[in-house]
Amino acid sequence: MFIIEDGLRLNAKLDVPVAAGEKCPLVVVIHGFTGHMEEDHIVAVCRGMNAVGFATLRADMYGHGNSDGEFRKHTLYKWLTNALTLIDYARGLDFVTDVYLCGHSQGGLTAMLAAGLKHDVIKGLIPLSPACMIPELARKGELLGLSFDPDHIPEVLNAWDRGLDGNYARVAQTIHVEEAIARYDGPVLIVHGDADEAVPVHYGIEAANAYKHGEMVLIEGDDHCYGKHLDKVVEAVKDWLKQRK
Ligand code: FER
Repeated sequence: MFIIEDGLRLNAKLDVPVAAGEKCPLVVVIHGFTGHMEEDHIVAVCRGMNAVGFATLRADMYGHGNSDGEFRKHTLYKWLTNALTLIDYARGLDFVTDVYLCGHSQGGLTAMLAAGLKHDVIKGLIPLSPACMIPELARKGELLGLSFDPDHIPEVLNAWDRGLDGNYARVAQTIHVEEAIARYDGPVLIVHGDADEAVPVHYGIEAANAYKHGEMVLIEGDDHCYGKHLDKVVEAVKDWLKQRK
């Protein structure tokens, strides 16, 4: 199905583990940079959530998967308004009790930012290997393994075989993750592989410590997309959600 945000279509999938007429909580799930909602780790996490009685709403974000928008024109602001649209869509479903938010990597960062904005409606937050260093790297001019002058950002950042508009970096420079963290005092579970090559694990650990009610599950030896122990990631998420029901 498509959820429309100001005329742009977000390709989305809703999975509901209860019978018609019954109610349940729902988790909005957001993929990472260059990712999409059918990635193995996104689907596995959603299935695990469904197995413990939580509905899931996963979506392709602006410029990714089968949603509208161009990859090169995506920014964290666009993803953030996408997240707000998905949260509001979920809140409008009559079977939904509480809304939770989960995201992987850049989607984890987006979830953290959205939870700061909607702290009064997000019941719990699950950043998976959150790329919370993107704003700081953008301010240093070190995104995507590239080096650039942060005060003279190039028109196009060419990396990972794809061009990304320099506006991505300009937007990222304005974002202050610590403010979003301070504004959210609900329960937070961060799951992170300790051999993550894309987002070093210390970023996840620091974020978990910075939250008022943050918990951390380390996945030993695992990489950014949990190529080794995806089952452990799913178990950690299920265990945490089961305690909230
Ligand atoms: C970067 C490192 C990681 C970056 C983005 C990521 C835009 C995001 C990874 C992901 O979402 O999986 O330098 O720059």
